[in-house]
Amino acid sequence: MIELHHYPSTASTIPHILLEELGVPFELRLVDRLRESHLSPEFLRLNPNGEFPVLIDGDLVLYETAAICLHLCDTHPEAALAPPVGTPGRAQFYKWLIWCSSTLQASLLAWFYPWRWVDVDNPMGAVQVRQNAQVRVEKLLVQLDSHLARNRGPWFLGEDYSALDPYVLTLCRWTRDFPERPARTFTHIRPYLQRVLERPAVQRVFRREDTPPPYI
Ligand SMILES: N[C@@H](CCC(=O)N[C@@H](CS)C(=O)NCC(=O)O)C(=O)O
Repeated sequence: MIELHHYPSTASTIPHILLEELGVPFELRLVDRLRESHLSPEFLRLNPNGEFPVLIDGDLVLYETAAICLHLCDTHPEAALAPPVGTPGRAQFYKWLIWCSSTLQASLLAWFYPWRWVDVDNPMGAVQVRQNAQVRVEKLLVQLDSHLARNRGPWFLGEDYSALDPYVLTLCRWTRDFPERPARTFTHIRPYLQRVLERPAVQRVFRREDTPPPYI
């Protein structure tokens, strides 16, 4: 059976939602972040970066959220959580998935963990990293908002729900405590997020992860 090593309200929520969408049996394995279990030798054998999610599917041990999403799409083609291979839609799907992972998510991590980018004795440097990360994330949210304004929806790629939808929801959710312009304040992002939030699979995951409101 598939195992997902996770911690609530983190990047692991994305494959958790996808597994619920697929309706396949899976087991959740909580990585006890508060006890730093993600830095234990056992966990580092699964992911040497000490990060979750990690998906175990038979003999396959997979980390990196975007790779896990692609693997779940590929192994469950009947669920059509990605456009068909070789089509322009699939190319756009790849572009946005990688944009989410390497651009928006990476910038958000600089906001959440600014001290990783400065010396330990440089707290003002951390403040600056966070401020700059926020400016960058805001520009990226403008891009997301324009994309959603252009496409007719209801989902990120148009008519068909895809693995991008839980990805975008989760990353937008991480901006909820921004002092200025969190994702929910953008004209086109807000109603889109509300639609994704209403998916039964998303609701089930939020219940199982004990996610407190506000969700966005
Ligand atoms: N590039 C990785 C990043 C994963 C990541 O940063 N996970 C965070 C949670 S969102 C984590 O494990 N942090 C470990 C910590 O708390 O030190 C991915 O997309 O899977």
